[in-house]
Amino acid sequence: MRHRNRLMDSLAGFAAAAVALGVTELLAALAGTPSIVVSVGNVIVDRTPGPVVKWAIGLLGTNDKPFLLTTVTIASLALGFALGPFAGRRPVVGQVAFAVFGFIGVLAGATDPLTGYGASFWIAVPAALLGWVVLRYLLQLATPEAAPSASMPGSTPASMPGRGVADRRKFLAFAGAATGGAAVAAFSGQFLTTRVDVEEQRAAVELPTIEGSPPPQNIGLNVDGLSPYITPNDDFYRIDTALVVPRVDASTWRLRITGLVDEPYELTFADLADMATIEESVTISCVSNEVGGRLVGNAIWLGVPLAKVLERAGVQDGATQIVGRSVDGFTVGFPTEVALDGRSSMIAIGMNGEPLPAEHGFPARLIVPGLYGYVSATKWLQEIELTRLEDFDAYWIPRGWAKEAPIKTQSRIDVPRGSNVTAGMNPIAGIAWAGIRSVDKVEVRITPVDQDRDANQEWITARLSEELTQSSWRQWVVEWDARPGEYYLEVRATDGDGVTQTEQRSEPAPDGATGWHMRRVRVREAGA
Ligand SMILES: Nc1nc2c(c(=O)[nH]1)N[C@H]1C(S)=C(S)[C@@H](COP(=O)(O)O)O[C@H]1N2
Ligand SMILES: [Mo]
Repeated sequence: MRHRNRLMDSLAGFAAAAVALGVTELLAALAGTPSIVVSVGNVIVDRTPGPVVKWAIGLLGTNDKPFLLTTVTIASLALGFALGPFAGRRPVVGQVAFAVFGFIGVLAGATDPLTGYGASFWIAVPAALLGWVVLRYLLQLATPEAAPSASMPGSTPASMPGRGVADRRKFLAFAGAATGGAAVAAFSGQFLTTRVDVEEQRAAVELPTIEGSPPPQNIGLNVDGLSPYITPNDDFYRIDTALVVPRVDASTWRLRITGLVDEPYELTFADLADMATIEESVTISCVSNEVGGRLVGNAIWLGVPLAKVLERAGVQDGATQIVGRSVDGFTVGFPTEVALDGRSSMIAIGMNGEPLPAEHGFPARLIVPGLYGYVSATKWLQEIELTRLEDFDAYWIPRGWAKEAPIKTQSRIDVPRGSNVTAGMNPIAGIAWAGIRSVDKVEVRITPVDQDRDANQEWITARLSEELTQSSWRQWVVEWDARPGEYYLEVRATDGDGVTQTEQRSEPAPDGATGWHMRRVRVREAGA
C-alpha cells in the first residue's frame, strides 16, 4: 500500500473543521442564539486560573469577544489540520474527533442561557455531522490507491488514465469550496443579525417630552479643543463585546423582569415610552479608561426610573443583586440598593434627545449613575433579573474585574491639544468627573521640567462649568500666561465629599485607574 499524502490529509482535516465551525455560526445566527464558538471561549475563560485572566485583561481590556472567536477558531482549525493524517490512517479518529466536537459544542452552547440545550444540540450536532461527512469524502479523494505516486510523474497505470490527477484536482477543488463555503456561512451568520432596519425604526420613534429637561446644546464652557459639556452621540465612546451591533426589532422586543420578584412581567417599547419620566445628564465611563483616556462621555439620558419598574414587580427580600442581560448574552450585575437609593438609575430609551443609537443600545439600555459601564450599563437590554450577589457573577467578573465598581474621581487635560504652545495667554482646560459625588474643585499645577514637582505646592484653582447633576462631569479652565520653556501640567479634582483624587498611579484593572493626568508642553517664543 502506498503512503498517504500527509499534507492532503491535513488539508482534509482543516477543511472539515472549517465546515463544522462555519455551520455552527450560521445555524446559531438562524436560531438567533449566541455563537457557540464564543460560548466555548467563555467556558475556557470561566475555567482559566485568575493570574492568566489578569494578564489577559491587560491586553484586552473590556473587549474580548473577537479574541475568543479567533482563538477558538484557530485552535479548532489547527486541531483539524493536525488530526487529518491520523484520521486518514484510522477513520475512527475522525469519528471520535467530530463526536467530541459536537459534544463540546452542545455542552458549551448550553452554558449560555440564551442558547440552552435544545438549540445547542440542533446547532452543534448537525455541524459536527457535516464536518465528519466532509472529512470522510476528502480523505477518500486523497486515498492513494486512486492516485499515482507524486514522485513518479507519468507512471499512471494504463488501466486508469489520468484518474489520480483528476482526483487530486477534485480534492483541491472540494477542499477549497468547503473552506470557502464555511467562511461564507460564518459571515452570512454575522450579517443575518443585521436584517432589522434600526435607522427606520429610530426615525419612527416619538420620544416623550419631559418637563424641565435640560437642552442638549449650549451648556458649559466654550474653549477651543475642550470636550463639549454634552458629548454628541456620534462622538460618544463605544465599548462592547459585540462583533456586530445587535439590530433589535423594537416592535417585537420585550423587556422581562424576572427572578426574585413577586410578579414577573414584560414591558414593550411603547410601555417604556409611556413610563419615561426622567431626562438627566449622566456621565458614564469605562473601567478600562486610562488616566487621561477618552472612554468617558456625558449625555442626557431619557428613561424610566429603575425603581419604578422594580416596584411594580415587587422585589423580594434577599434579592441583593440586579442582573441586566442583553440580547447578545452580555450581562452586568450591581447591588439592588443602587436602584433604590435616590440616584437616577434608569432604563434609558433616549440619548441627547434621540432614540438610542444602535451602537449605544437601541431600543433600551441601563444607565446607573456612579458605576462603571461593565457592571451597570447593559445595552440592547432584554432582561432584568433579581438575584443574590453570591448567586451570579456577570460577564466581566470571572475575567478578573471587580464585582463592585463605583466610578473613581478623575480629571483630564484636553487643552492645550498638542505639546507645543506659543508664549502668552493660553487656556489649560479639560473635564473632571466623580461618579455621583459631583466635582467641587479642580486644580492645576504647572512645573518647569527642570524643577521638582513635589516641591511645587502651587495649585491653581480652575474655573468650573456649571454642573447639571451630581452625576455629570464638569469642564474646567485655567488661564495661563505661558513663558517660554518646558513644563509639566498636572490636574487633580476634589469631589463633593471633599476628597481629592489620589496621586497614586494604578492600572485600570481590576476596578478603575487612578492617578493625576500629566502632560508635558513646550512653550515657544511668540513669532519664533
Ligand atoms: N450588551 C452590552 N452592553 C454593554 C457592554 C457590552 O459589551 N455588551 N459593555 C459595557 C461597557 S464595558 C461599557 S463601558 C458601556 C459603554 O457604553 P457605550 O458603548 O454606550 O459608551 O456599555 C456597557 N454595556
Ligand atoms: Mo467598559
